[in-house]
Amino acid sequence: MSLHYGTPQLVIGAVFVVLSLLLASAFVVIGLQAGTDVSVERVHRVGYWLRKRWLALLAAVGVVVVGLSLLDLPYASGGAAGRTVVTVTSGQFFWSFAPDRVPVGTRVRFDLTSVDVNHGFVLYSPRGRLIGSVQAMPGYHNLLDLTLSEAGVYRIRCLELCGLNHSTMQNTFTVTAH
Ligand SMILES: [Cu+2]
Repeated sequence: MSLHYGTPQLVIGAVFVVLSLLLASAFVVIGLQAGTDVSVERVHRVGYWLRKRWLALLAAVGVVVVGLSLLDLPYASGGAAGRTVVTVTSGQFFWSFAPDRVPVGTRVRFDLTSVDVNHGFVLYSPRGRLIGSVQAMPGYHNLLDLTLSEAGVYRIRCLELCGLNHSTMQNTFTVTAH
C-alpha cells in the first residue's frame, strides 16, 4: 500500500476511534458492576497481572515502532551513486544552490555547509509541507538525501536563529516538470 497525503491522519483517526470505544466500554462494564463486592486481594492480583503484561506489550510496540522509523531516516549513508548532488552554501543571510534546479523525480543529495555560523536548512514542498531538515555548519558538510517527486517551487527557510536578519533568510529551489 502506498501512503498518500492525508492517509496517516485517517489511520490515526481510526485508531483513536477504536481506542475511545474500548475505553468507553470499560467504563460501562465497571459501571454495571458497581455495588458488587470484590476483595482487595483479587483487585491486586488481577491488577498486577494486567499491569505486567501491559508494560511488556508497550515496550515491545515501542521497540518495533522506533526500529521501523529508523529505517526511514533521510540522512545520507554511503555513496552518492544515482543521486544529483546539490551543493548548498549558506551564510548571513543567504542560501545559494548549485545547481539551483533539477527535473521532477530527481534523487537529490543536498551537501550543505556554512561560511559563518550554524543555519537550519529546512525544505518545504510546493504545497508547503516540510519534507527535510538538516543543520548547515561551518567547517562541516552535512548530507540530506531526498527524492523530489513534486514539480514546482520549493521554499527554503532558516530555522536556526543565526543573527539580526535571520527571518529574511529564505530562498527557493525549482523542480521542473521535465
Ligand atoms: Cu537563520
